[in-house]
Amino acid sequence: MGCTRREFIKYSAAMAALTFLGYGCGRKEAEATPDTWVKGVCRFCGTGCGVMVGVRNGKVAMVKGDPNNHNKGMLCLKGALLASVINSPDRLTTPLIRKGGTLVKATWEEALDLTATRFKQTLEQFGPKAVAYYGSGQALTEESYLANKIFKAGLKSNNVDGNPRLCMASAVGGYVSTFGKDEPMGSYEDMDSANCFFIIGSNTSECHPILFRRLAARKQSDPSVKIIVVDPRLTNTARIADLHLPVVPGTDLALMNAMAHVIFNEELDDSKFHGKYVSFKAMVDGKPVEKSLEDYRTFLADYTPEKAAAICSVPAESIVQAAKLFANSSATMSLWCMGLNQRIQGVWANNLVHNLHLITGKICKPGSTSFSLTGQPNACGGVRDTGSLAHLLPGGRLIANQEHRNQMEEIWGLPKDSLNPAPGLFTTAMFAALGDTVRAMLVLCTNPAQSLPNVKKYTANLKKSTKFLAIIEAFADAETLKYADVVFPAAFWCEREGVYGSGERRYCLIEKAVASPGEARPSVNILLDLATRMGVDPKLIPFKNSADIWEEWREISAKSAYNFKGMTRERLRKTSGLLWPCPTEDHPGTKIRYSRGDDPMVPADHPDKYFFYGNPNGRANVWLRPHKPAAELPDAEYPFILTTGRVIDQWHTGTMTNKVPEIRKAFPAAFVEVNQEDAKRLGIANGDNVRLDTRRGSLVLSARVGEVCRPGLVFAPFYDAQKLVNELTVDAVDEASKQPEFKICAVRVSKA
Ligand SMILES: Nc1nc2c(c(=O)[nH]1)N[C@H]1C(S)=C(S)[C@@H](COP(=O)(O)OP(=O)(O)OC[C@H]3O[C@@H](n4cnc5c(=O)[nH]c(N)nc54)[C@H](O)[C@@H]3O)O[C@H]1N2
Ligand SMILES: Nc1nc2c(c(=O)[nH]1)N[C@H]1C(S)=C(S)[C@@H](COP(=O)(O)OP(=O)(O)OC[C@H]3O[C@@H](n4cnc5c(=O)[nH]c(N)nc54)[C@H](O)[C@@H]3O)O[C@H]1N2
Ligand code: SF4
Ligand SMILES: [Mo]
Repeated sequence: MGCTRREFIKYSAAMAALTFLGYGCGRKEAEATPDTWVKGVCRFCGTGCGVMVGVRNGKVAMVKGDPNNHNKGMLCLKGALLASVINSPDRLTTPLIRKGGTLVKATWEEALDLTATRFKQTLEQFGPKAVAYYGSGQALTEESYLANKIFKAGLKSNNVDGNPRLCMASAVGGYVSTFGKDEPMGSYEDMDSANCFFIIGSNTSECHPILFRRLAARKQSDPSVKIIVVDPRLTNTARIADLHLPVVPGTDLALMNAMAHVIFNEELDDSKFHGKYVSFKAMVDGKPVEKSLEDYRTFLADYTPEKAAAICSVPAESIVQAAKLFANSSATMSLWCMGLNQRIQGVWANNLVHNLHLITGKICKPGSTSFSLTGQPNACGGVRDTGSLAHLLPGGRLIANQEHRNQMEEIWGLPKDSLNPAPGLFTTAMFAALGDTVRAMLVLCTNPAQSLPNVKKYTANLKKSTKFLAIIEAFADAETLKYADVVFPAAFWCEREGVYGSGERRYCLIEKAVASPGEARPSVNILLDLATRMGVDPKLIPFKNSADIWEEWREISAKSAYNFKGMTRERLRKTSGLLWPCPTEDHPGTKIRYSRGDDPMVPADHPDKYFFYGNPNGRANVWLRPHKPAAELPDAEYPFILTTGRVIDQWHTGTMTNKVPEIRKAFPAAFVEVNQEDAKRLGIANGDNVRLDTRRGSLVLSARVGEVCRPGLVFAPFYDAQKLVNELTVDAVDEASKQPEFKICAVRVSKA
């Protein structure tokens, strides 16, 4: 182990101390003993912990973990303290309309009419390309499905995108280009049998605390379990690693190609597996071309450990060791998140993780899996599966594919060839066009004025008088309110019913536990009212509530490989979630996809054990992907790398977690982590004000000096609306996924 047993317990328990069995969150429990408990899912991360919501006198009194869900009753602090968030006095309780520059209270009639009128006028004057929907991996599945259908089928606009573009788009691109279908093949249960964890670009301990606890428990129970962490920062995740590779940001492709190189050289590959189940591919002149194993080995010859070591700035021996640990273990599970996805080589980096599993045959077996960690609680179920992105249609279909469009036209009862064939605008393109070719936008459950990259560029457009912006929001202090023309107050979390689909393909029902404050309403009803007023064909939206929408969506799913027809509302009410595929009402759900006997989509009489049915030849693709540098590299003027991300207790733009006094106290203002050697050289002491300058903006943050960042790197979180870190970041995007490179830009660091 890289740390002592005592340290291991300290670092893994640092998280465990924040987890609760039951509801011991130190509040006045006797006073708050609930009358009833209602089942749901935590509002925050993609771990998707099951919760029990304790209700007393019609209010959420406390929250505890659901013992029947995968989290076995445990929650981290964010989940456990959700009562403070939902009961916050900062909730929006009436619609607001901007009049003379300020948002003033309005009636629902006024707000709905104004918004519908502006959308209708825009459609008449400029056509469907001028309207847009910007959604969220935190909206309910029913909300995302409905908004997607209203815009794509009703208004014929494919300008439907959302914050998963900032988050999971590269993971989607990776799964689809390798396996032909999105979403991981494994489940969280794989953690209990993995013997090696390859964690790359994920600060699991802070961002998926309950999963981190599960893997730490696995290691504690069996010291032969190895953990490799690839992260330029010595995070709490890295502290329990046996092997930490603090690579220079943006160099993971060189590292993983070198690992593959070592695996072949040491004959640690599984030729029986890759000989049967893998195709080798490369892009040549923009087209995928079939390659041979020999071609792949020739390609890898360029990535010796020594050469990769020079690029990544880690010892060559560490790369060799990582490859051997990966390939020699009886079961290897890879976990990654934004450290790979938020990069201009995001899709390629995802491909290379899959490659390592495919060449070693460590895939689709218990504990052996290539498992992308999902950020938001419903990015998978709500946005990826429903196809609520600008290039997608439901169930893994593509807008650009005529057959797929025709399938959806038939399913939705539309005339053949009536769906708009042109993919819509992806997130940054959509905001870049705002006020110009995009004139009316609806935003649901996301706070782009704080979370977009290079944000000043986009807020300039948000300010334009040629745009109309309506937002559906729960909190009065979200940054995007500053730019909204109309604000609709949304029912939050368990104030309405609906489904969340977490990172392991688990669909869970959040049941309604309490009423919403004031006049706040479920977003589904707001969307339905708006659609009706915009003149959307009533036959397309025959829904009264979210359960009706679920019924339609469940039926549709049977016509795709994302089949969850067996998940009736009734079944979801009774269970703590089910994993798709789940085609029939007696199907128990699927823990391992693509494996005969496990995945119902693989015919029982299929001749081979594994069948990658997403690809026409039934094989998974191993891609030849070269290392390429980040979009903006440090230079003499901006000599440091700035990376951005998260801290354990704050959620994204802070609108929710800042409502919790305990959290506000622990993480008051954004800060910047500086390496101790760099700090010494620059005369910066802990707590000093540090000035960060990039080509896009400047910010002064208080310094946290230490060993977390590798030399030459600084880190800042983006939760603080008073310190908009995104004014500094670049908005270069991955060519394929269009996901921005939040993780890397060049910065000058000086004492303020
Ligand atoms: N507490 C908390 N938890 C959350 C969230 C939250 O806001 N707060 N948000 C949720 C969401 S939506 C998401 S997307 C996830 C994000 O979860 P993570 O991706 O785990 O979190 P980040 O802090 O964005 O970045 C992860 C790590 O990537 C590393 N990194 C940066 N550049 C590179 C690189 O080039 N290579 C490698 N290998 N690593 C690199 C950073 O040092 C950082 O430790 O968290 C989810 N969970
Ligand atoms: N610098 C930097 N920027 C990043 C990232 C990074 O790593 N670095 N990560 C990116 C990633 S991965 C993500 S996912 C995004 C997240 O970025 P955002 O989605 O913009 O961040 P959130 O704070 O989660 O925004 C959710 C909004 O919805 C509101 N809300 C909460 N519940 C409800 C509800 O039930 N209904 C409605 N209608 N509204 C509700 C909240 O008050 C909040 O304003 O940030 C991206 N931006
Ligand atoms: S790990 Fe994620 S889902 Fe679980 S309680 Fe914490 S924030 Fe919620
Ligand atoms: Mo995310």
